[in-house]
Amino acid sequence: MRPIHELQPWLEDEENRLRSRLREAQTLQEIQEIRAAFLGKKGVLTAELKTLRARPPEERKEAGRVLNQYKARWEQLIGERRSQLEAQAASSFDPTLPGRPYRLGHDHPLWLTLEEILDIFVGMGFEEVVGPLVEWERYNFEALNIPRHHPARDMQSSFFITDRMLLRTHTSPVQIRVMESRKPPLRVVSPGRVFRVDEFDPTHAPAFFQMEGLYVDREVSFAHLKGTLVRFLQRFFGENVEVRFLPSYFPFTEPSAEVAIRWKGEWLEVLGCGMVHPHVFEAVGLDPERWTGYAFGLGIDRFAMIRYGIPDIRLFYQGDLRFLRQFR
Ligand code: 2NM
Repeated sequence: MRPIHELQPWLEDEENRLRSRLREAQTLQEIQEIRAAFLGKKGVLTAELKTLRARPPEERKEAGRVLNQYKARWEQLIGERRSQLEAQAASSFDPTLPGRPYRLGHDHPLWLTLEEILDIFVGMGFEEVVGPLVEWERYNFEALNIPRHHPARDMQSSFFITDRMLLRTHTSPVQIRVMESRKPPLRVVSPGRVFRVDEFDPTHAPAFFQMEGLYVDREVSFAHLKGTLVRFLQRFFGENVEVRFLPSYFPFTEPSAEVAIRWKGEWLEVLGCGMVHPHVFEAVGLDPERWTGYAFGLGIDRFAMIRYGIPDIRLFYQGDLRFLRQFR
């Protein structure tokens, strides 16, 4: 036990130690630790208070008074430093500062174009269908009345995986699958990626996006086809767009036509279409005497290039954010 005359000097030393530790403390956690060391259950002052009962009765009152006086002062010193640190912490957060800017992603221009085209057809009662990118030769060519000698069947034009399997060259196989698995009437559009053996140049890419449409019902006529496509082109390019149909050839439609619009004084071909060929109906088990239909196909990339005035298809596939950020 400390002799009573040493109590006051010892408490002064301890208080100096406390003050210097408080000055150095930078966190509320440290304040907690300091309080525990001086005033906590195992603190230095608490230890001294516990010896009070062992003192002679004439010393007890004076020792208790002194110890409690220091105890109160230390509580106050610790409390003051804690308030100071709390005020500092509060002022280091300025809620009026602007936030740190971060970049949001956004849709790719091809995707924006695809969705816009899809919305128009869905609004006219077409249903979106998708299919595999790797197709059987039968779905990609055979069922579409594309004969063996056709240049598209050449190994040089299509990406063959085996002699019977290839990366689809159009989305028409999706429509073959629909005709095989459902009963007419059918009204579907099939957007998606297609592949052709082409070098990149301003108007070609080995992979690009297509959307094809198919309507199968009784007594479907070329007038239905014209009405639907003209309406679609008016919605996409503007109500006053001039549209023209020119005779053309596709193996899977007869008669066939290409469709052009007048855009900035020039006629641009934007669509292929026609009445579904009887051989196609036969290939999927539909009676061509009973069922009629029209089909069409368009390139999403080409629509996007015309709409946005983009001169080079490669810009879509280079991932250059300076280009891509212009579309949102
Ligand atoms: C086109 C042009 C004309 C077409 C035909 C078919 C199917 F499966 F019904 F036979 N699907 N898509 C078609 C017709 C596609 O793209 C320029």
